[in-house]
Amino acid sequence: MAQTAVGVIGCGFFAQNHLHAWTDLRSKGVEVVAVCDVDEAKARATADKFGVKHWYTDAEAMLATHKLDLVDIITRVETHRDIVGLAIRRRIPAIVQKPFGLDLAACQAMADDAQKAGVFLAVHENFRFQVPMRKIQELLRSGAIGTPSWGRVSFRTGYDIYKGQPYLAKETRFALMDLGVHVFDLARVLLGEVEHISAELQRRNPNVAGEDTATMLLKHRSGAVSIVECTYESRRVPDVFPETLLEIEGPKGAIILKPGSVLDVTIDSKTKTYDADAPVLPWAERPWHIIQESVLATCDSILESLRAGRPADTSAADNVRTFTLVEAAYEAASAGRSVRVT
Ligand code: NAD
Ligand code: 89V
Repeated sequence: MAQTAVGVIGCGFFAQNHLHAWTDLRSKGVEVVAVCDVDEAKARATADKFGVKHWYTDAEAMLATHKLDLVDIITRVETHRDIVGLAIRRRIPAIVQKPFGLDLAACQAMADDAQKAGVFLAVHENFRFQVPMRKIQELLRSGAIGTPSWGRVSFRTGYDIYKGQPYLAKETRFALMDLGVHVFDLARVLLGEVEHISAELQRRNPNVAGEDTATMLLKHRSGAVSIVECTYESRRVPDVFPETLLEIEGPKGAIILKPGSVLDVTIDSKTKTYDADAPVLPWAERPWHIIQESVLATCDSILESLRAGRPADTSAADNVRTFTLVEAAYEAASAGRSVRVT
């Protein structure tokens, strides 16, 4: 019998990566016992592809029928509040994809409900689990460059994201919700919590409904300053999708993550270069392999936290802090001034 029986809700584009990850984690006692999608064809096809015995079109029916240890929710943001609510009411530990909620109030409500009910709730925020990001966090924890005082976190691409995720073109709150959550999460993890923020948003592609470019300036509580930026409308070559580039400076040195996941680490004027590219897992394909490997690492880390009885690194409460930056950036951009982050 499986040590951790998982139910998956949402069998669309990105869920396929989660199902591969849970399949890899069979070696750690995980079994996906049921999948669910409101679209019967997707539920059936996903169950067939991954050898899952049961499929559903109604999440409540799945949760009522199976004794699940964990439910993984990989639906779009507008459904998160209701589906997370179903899991909390049944006291089933849950993971929900980013962006956590439609707005900060929804994120906070889900985090509060989970806390009151004593239910484990994690957000699948995977960028901090990418290979180079894991290495950089280790370097910073070891004090390699001292306490960081300046940084840049940059996700710039012109990749046709709308092909796989056509719904993004219709989002009126777009780049900050889709990419901002990732780059803000990295800024928090690498440089600490944020004191205030200013932001400029642009809609450079006339065929999308929301902003496709966001440029932010952050002052961190430590005194560090960072530039955090994301766009789906860059025409640069090489286009490094889906890599995030980074620069972090501290009193003893600097860490620079360059295209191709090449990591330059300078300590006391001596530079070492590391290949921080992710392995291409048997089920992965370039250029998505970086993200796909991080899905496995994220699922693994959340599973370990659940089993150890501690909150996930990307717990609901932690992700509320990341989402606070998204709301603060929208407010700063619309007010045309810097906003204090509370
Ligand atoms: P998608 O539209 O392809 O898939 C969502 C699926 O959920 C659909 O098949 C839909 O029928 C199903 N669904 C909707 N409501 C449901 C319900 N009540 N019960 C069961 N199934 C339901 O979307 P996607 O591109 O797979 O995105 C899903 C989520 O993953 C989004 O939140 C997106 O932001 C996130 N995502 C994350 C990353 C990342 O790197 N972390 C990358 C891509 C997408
Ligand atoms: O939803 C997302 O996180 C995607 C990305 C390609 C950045 O993973 O859009």
